[in-house]
Amino acid sequence: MVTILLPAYNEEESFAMLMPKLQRTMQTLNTPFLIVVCNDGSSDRTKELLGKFSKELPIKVIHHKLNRGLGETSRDLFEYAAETCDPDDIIIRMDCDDTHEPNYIPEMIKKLDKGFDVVIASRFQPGGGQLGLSPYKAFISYCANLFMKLFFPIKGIREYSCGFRAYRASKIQEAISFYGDRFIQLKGMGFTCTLEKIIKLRLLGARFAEVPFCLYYNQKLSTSKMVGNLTTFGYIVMVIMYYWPWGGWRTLKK
Ligand SMILES: Nc1nc2c(ncn2[C@@H]2O[C@H](COP(=O)(O)OP(=O)(O)OP(=O)(O)O)[C@@H](O)[C@H]2O)c(=O)[nH]1
Ligand SMILES: [Mg+2]
Repeated sequence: MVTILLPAYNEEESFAMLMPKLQRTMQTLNTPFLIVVCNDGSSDRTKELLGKFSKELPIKVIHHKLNRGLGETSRDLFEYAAETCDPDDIIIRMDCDDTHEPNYIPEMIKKLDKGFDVVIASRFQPGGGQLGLSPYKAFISYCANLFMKLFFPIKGIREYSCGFRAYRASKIQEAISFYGDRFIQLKGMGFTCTLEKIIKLRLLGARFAEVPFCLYYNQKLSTSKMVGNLTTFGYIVMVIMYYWPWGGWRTLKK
């Protein structure tokens, strides 16, 4: 069983593009699947569109009346998956702004089946890349990844900030039962949660791998929701929380 987690905030245009592609990819896999969308207080037609797609696809929707941000949304999505999945199941988390192409999913699952716990779709592996990103955005993203690699090195990992990943459900279940409410602790700090998850999983001894991936930023129809300043502040907070000499995250190892 494959559970696909989609955080969504005002993605009406992108949903119409993404869903048919996701459906095609999942049909080729010949595996039962469930799409779990957290509609995080969208003020556009995201809710109506989800209602429409629910008639054609196995979709579970979690609604937030108010916009709570990506951290809270990820917490809800991963908690739902941990509760409903079997340990051998696969959890895929991807953006739904149509920049993450579903056709990478089969390769990510294949790699996961080789014994890894987390497989990351990586722009920085040979064969990967990004289309349509402004030089400024590409530079910021490169620097952010360099920063993360410096402070939180994980063997074999070059892509820290892209949320397109496959996880073995058992590892997420283990993380939630070990960290509890603190698996995603920095919930109010922009997109920091994407990095926090892999740090916490690494501390639990998760095995990581990457597959080359192209970010199709040229397909992005919705506006960016990335809250740059808050996320940068979150990364700094994370360094402090990780290296703090008395009870920092790195001492949390099982
Ligand atoms: N639930 C929820 N999802 C969000 C929020 N902000 C963004 N998202 C979703 O999280 C995913 C990532 O957001 P994006 O705006 O694509 O951010 P990004 O990919 O880091 O950067 P850009 O593509 O440059 O915007 C998308 O699927 C968004 O719909 C939010 O406040 N709540
Ligand atoms: Mg995006």
